[in-house]
Amino acid sequence: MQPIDIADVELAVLETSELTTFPCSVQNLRRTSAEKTKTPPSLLNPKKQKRRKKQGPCRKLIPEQGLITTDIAKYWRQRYSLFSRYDDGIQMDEEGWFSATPEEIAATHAARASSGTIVIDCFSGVGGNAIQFALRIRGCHVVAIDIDPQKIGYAINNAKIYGVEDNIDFIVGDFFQLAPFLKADVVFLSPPWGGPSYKKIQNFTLDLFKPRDGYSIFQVAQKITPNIIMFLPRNVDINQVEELSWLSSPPLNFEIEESHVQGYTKGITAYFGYIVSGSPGLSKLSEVVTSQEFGASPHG
Ligand code: MGP
Ligand code: SAH
Repeated sequence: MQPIDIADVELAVLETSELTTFPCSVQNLRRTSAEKTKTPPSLLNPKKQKRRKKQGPCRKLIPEQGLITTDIAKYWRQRYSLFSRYDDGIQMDEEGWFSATPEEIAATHAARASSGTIVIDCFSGVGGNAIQFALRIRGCHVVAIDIDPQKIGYAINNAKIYGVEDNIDFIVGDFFQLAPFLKADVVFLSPPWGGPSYKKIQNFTLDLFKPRDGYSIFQVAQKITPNIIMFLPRNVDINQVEELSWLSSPPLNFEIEESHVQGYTKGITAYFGYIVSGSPGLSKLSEVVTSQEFGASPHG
């Protein structure tokens, strides 16, 4: 009988695995790397070495999530700060892991909305922010948009876990294409920052946001409402962020805060418009429409 090469077993597991959720039955699989078995690289045949190279980053087995890269394992260790109800079946993909807004921070963002308002989460991901708006603000209706259908699938699953799926409209689509048709009281923006390597940049300028630069994202959002919340990297160029408020005439009210989890800065949040502390307050879209019908000023 031919002895089984443990490296082949490992490759078979890696190649048939996706980064999506795995059934719990894989829980007891043990991974052993060729390095651990101390096979000298010269003894691995070239074909095998080539296949090994293609594997990319090292992966770790997480019971309920399957194989995730070791970079992502860092976020998995923070899973309860991302979703306190993680154990009830929260679903994520790789980008979801490193992008989800920690619950404590998302709750602070949500606190700026008022009851009965409409909030658009323009880059909703797996739902970190959309869920908190719907959960914390009575009568708040959320529109959650993401270009990736899998993310929206996970967001729906996650919203159900928090019992707020009926307060959120989920849309698979490109925010920039949808924007001209949207109306809301508050717009929330947490666009992609280019992945975890964002922190290697000393001064994260607004041109580095994806899929468009921060100025363009802001300008598109501003056509929907002046009340904008932006969740930004902690190394963002604060002067540039402040400049966004000057794109309006008169300039928008502006406030910036560090967003913490247990005292550790995770990001920077910028608030614009009537949701800034000390400003006259947010008028609901329904009130604006009504007052416009009677010829009154929308926010006056
Ligand atoms: P982080 O800096 O990668 O993690 O992300 P951490 O644990 O603070 O890293 P450390 O090396 O300082 O220990 C911090 C938070 O930023 C994440 O929890 C997300 O909420 C947010 N975040 C990170 N990225 C890469 C993105 C992104 O691309 N888009 C959005 N919207 N948020 C992100
Ligand atoms: N705040 C979210 C994380 C957002 S990450 C949370 O807490 O879960 C940024 C998201 O923007 C990603 O899920 C990505 O799929 C989405 N995205 C990228 N380009 C987009 C576009 N043009 N329109 C809508 N969503 C987009």
